[in-house]
Amino acid sequence: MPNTYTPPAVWTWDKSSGGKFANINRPISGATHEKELPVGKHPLQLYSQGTPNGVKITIMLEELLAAGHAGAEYDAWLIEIGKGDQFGSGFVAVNPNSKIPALVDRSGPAPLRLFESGAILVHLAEKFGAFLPKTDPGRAECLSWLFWQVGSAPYLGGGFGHFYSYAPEKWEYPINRFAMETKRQLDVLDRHLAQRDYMTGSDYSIADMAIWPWYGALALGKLYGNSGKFLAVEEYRHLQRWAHQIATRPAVKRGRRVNSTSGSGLRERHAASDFDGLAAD
Ligand SMILES: N[C@@H](CCC(=O)N[C@@H](CS)C(=O)NCC(=O)O)C(=O)O
Repeated sequence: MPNTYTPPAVWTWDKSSGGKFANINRPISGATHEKELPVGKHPLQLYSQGTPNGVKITIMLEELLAAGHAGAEYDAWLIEIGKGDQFGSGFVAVNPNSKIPALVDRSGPAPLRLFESGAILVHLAEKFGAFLPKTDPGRAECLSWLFWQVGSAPYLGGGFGHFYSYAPEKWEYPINRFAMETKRQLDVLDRHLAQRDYMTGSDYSIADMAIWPWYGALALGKLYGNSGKFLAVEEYRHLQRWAHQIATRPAVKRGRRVNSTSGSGLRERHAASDFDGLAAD
């Protein structure tokens, strides 16, 4: 492969580097503009978009409501990351890392901010006593797989997905590197799911809710164009069984639509009735 780039002694920001999202990527953090966040009537205020990381939380909230936890009613506000909403002053005050999802729990004496999808899932699971085993070894297993997801998905999204789908040109080296790692991760899941129904055993948990929007969606051919064929995802039979099983859950179907900017999505969600009359998925 010809080497066309020699790194300079000191990196400088090339604003015209190209690729999808080049317009929102910056080497500095902090707010770019003043903008307060809206606050609705429920104790839980979610600021998010219906990406795989955002959907983890809306699936959890819809599952909690479906399980009868009325206190999980929530307002979901759309943060359009392609338009730079994550750099508004109100959002940065909730998440200094400027990434969705972010949650404000206003049920206590003072508003509690939470960012990072894993932390939000654990907070909700502990608050409602649901979808996280209370004792070991189930709890240890669930948290291990939850952290596995948060640590592994950047290789899938930021690595494979970026170079296969978003980068301005197709480069063999990074696509090979991240396709290999993504297939290794798919094999980890496939072998694990060969022995059990869900990630932590016989019970569905926040580990499944975190992993499904990334690896379940990839297995079902819903991520990055033709990547399902490229990665031969149909070969991971146990992962396929699990991905299809979770996709049929009504709460998962609802959660996937919240804060989605697609035609069949709900840009904002403030009540269960907001789903009524939506176009078919
Ligand atoms: N580790 C974070 C990742 C969150 C993340 O990467 N969010 C993306 C959307 S899926 C985002 O907000 N990107 C906007 C940006 O990078 O400016 C989590 O699990 O919550």
